[in-house]
Amino acid sequence: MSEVEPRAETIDALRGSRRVAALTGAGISAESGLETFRGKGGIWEKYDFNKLATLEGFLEDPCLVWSWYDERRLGIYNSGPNMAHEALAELEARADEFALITQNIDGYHREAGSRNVIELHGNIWRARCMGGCQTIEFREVPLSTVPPLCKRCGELLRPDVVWFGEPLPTDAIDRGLAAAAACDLMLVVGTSGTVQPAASIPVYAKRSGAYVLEVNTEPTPLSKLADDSVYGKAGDVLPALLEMARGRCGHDG
Ligand code: BJW
Repeated sequence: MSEVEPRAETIDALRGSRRVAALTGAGISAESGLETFRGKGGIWEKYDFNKLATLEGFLEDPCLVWSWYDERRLGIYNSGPNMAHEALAELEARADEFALITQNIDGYHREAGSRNVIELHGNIWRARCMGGCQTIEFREVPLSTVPPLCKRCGELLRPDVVWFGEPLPTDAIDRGLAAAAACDLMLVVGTSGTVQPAASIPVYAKRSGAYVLEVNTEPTPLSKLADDSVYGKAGDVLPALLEMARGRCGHDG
C-alpha cells in the first residue's frame, strides 16, 4: 500500500463537511477486477467504441454488442464491491446529505450499501425495449438468447446504458448537478474526467464553493481543478482518508 499524504485541509473537509457528493468512474471498480476504459490495457485499446458503445454499432450488430455486455455482466456477477465502494458507503452513513454520482453501470455502489446512488450512464442489469412498449426488464447472466427480445412485444431489447451521442437520463443529470451545486465537499474517484457531461460535475461543485478532492492512480484533466489530489488505488486511499478523519465527518465531535 502506498503512503497516503493528503493536505491538512482535506482531512478538515472530510471532518467538517455536512453535504458531500462523490463522482466515481471505472477506476473505483478496477480493484474488483473490472477493466477501465482508457489508458494502458483499457477496454478502448482492445475494442472499437464505435462498434460497442454507439447506437449505430448496436443496430449494425446487436449480437456482438450483447455478447460483450454479457461477458462484462459475468465479470461483474463473479466479483463484487471493494473497499473503496465500502468507504463511500461509510461516508454516506456519516454525512448529513450525500449523493453518490456514478458513471459506472456495475451496480456495486448499491451492493456496498450506498443509498442515494445516481447512475449517469445506466445500469448493466437492465434491458430496455427498442419498440414502443417502454418495457424495462432485469436480466441475469448468462443470457439464454442473444440478442434478447422483449417479453411483452417481441422487439429487440438493448442494454439500458448510455452510449456515445446519447443524452443522459434527465433525472440523473439533474440530480447530479443539483448535488454538485449544493455540496461542501466533492470527491472525484477513479475517473479520467474525459467524458461529458459527467466530467463537468466537479466544475459545478467547485464553482459553487465546494472543496474538490480527487483520488486517482494518476493525474487527470480534473487535477488542475481539484483542491487536493491523492494518488494511489482508491481501495487503499479512501479507507486511509476515512481513518484519518474517523468519527467526525458531517458531525463535529
Ligand atoms: C484508478 C484506479 C484505482 C484506474 N483507483 N483510480 C468532443 C468534445 C466534447 C464532448 C464530446 C466531443 N465529442 C463527443 C462528445 C460527447 C461525448 C464525450 O464526452 N466524448 C469524449 C470522450 C470526447 N459524450 C457523450 O456522447 C455523452 N452524451 C452526450 O454528450 O449527449 C449529448 C446529447 C444531448 C441531447 C441529445 C443527444 C445527445 C454520453 C457518454 C456516454 C459514455 N458511455 C460509456 C460506455 C457506456 C457504459 C458502459 O458500457 O460501461 O461510459 S464510455 C465509458 O466512458 C463509460 C464510462 O462511464 C465513461 C467514463 O469513463 P471513466 O469512468 O472515467 O473511466 P476511464 O477508463 O476513462 O478512467 C478510469 C480512471 O481510473 C483513470 O483516470 C485511471 O487512472 C483511474 N484508475 N485504477 C483509483 N485502483
